[in-house]
Amino acid sequence: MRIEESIKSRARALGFDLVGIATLGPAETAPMFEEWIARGFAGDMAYLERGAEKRADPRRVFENVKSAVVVGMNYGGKAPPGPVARYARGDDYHDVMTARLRELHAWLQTELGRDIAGKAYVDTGPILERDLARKAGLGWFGKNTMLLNPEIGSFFFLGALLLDLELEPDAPFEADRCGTCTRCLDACPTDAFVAPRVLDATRCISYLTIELKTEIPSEFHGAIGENIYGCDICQDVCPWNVRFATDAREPAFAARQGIAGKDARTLALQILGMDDATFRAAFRKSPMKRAKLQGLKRNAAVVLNNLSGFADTEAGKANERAGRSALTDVSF
Ligand code: B12
Ligand code: SF4
Ligand code: SF4
Repeated sequence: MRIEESIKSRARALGFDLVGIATLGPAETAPMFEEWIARGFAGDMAYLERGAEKRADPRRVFENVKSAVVVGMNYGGKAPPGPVARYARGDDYHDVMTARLRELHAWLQTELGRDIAGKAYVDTGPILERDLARKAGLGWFGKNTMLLNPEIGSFFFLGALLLDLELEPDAPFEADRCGTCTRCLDACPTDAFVAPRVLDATRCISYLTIELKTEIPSEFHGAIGENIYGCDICQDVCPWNVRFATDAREPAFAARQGIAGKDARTLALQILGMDDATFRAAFRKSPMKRAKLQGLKRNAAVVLNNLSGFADTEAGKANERAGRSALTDVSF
C-alpha cells in the first residue's frame, strides 16, 4: 500500500471520518482573512490577529514542513437542536482530536522507521483550517462559511497534522455546491452575514454567547432565542445537512448527562443556580468551560427573558437580576 493510503486508513481507524492530504504553500484565502480582520468582524477575538506570517504561509510553522494531513471528525448533526450547540455537548474536541493526531504521528514514525517532525493543530494556532481542508479535498466553503462535504454535510470538526514529509496531495475541492441556495443567509436570526461567505462575527450568536466576555448588546437579546451556548441555525437549515447529517461515531462527543435532551428553561435555571464547584464538576473536559460560569449565567438570563416574553424590556432586565439569585434548587 502507498504511504498516503496507509495514513488514510490509519486515520479512519483512529476515528476520523474525513482525511485528505495537502502540499503546503501560501494560503490562498489569507488575503480574505486579513480583510475580515481589517473590517472589524473579529470583534474582541484579538488572538486571531497573532501569527500572521504563519497563517499566510504554513511553511513558516517549522523548518522543512512540507505536507498536511487534514482530518474531519463528525460530531453528530443528526441529534435534535437544543439550547447547547451540538459541537459543545460532549468532551472538548481540541483534546480528543489533538491526542488522535499525535497517535497518528507516532504511528507514522514507527511505520517509516525514522523520526519525522510534525505538529498537530485543532483550532490551536494561526492556521486557516478551512483553507487547508478545501485544499486537501475535504469540501467547499458554504455560503454560511462552514466547510461542507458532499457526503456528510458540515457538522464535523477540522484538524491538521503538519509534517516534514513529502506526500502525494489530493486534488483540491474546486466545485461550489451551494448553487443558488441562500437558506443559511436567510435563516440567521441576527443577520450576521454581510455577504455570502462573509460573517460579521460580532453579530453571530456563537460569538456573543461564547467569545464575548462583556454584556451582550441588548439589540441581540431577542434574536438569541433559546441558544444558551453557540448556535447551529445556519447549519440546521442547510439541505446538505438535512440530507446527510448522521450520528457521531466518536463516543466522546455524545451529549453528557445534564445536557442531553434538556430544554432551554431547565438548563438555564440550572446554570443560574450553579456555584463554582458545581460548574467545574458539571463541565469538566467540556468546551463549555470557555465561557466561564459568569458568561453562562449571562447567557442563561438572556434566554430566560426570551422564554418569559421579557426580552429587550426594562422588566426583562429586572428579571435577569432576580434570576441570578432566586432560582437555585434544580440539581444538575
Ligand atoms: C474564529 C472562529 C469562529 C468565529 C468566527 C466564525 C467565522 N465564520 O469566521 C465564531 C466564534 C463566530 C465561530 C463560530 C462557529 N464556529 Co468557529 N472557528 C473559528 C476559527 C478559530 C477561525 C475561523 C476564521 O479564520 N475566521 C475568519 C474568516 C475570514 O474565515 P472563514 O469564515 O473561515 O472564511 C474562510 C473561507 O471561507 C475563505 N473566504 C472568506 N471570504 C470568502 C469569500 C469567498 C467568495 C470565498 C470563495 C472564500 C472566502 O477565506 C477564509 C479564510 O480561510 C476556526 C478554527 C481555525 N483555526 O480555522 C473555527 C472553526 C471555523 N469553527 C468551527 C465551528 C464548528 C463553529 C460553529 C459551528 C460553533 C457553533 N455551533 O456555535 C460556529 C459556526 C458559525 C459560522 N457560520 O461560521 C469549525 C468549523 C468546521 C467546519 N466544518 O467548517 C472550526 C474549523 C473549528 C474546528 N477546528 O473544527 N467560529
Ligand atoms: S451560527 Fe447562528 S448567529 Fe451565527 S451566523 Fe449561523 S445562524 Fe447566524
Ligand atoms: S444552506 Fe444553501 S447556501 Fe447555505 S451553505 Fe447550505 S447549500 Fe450553501
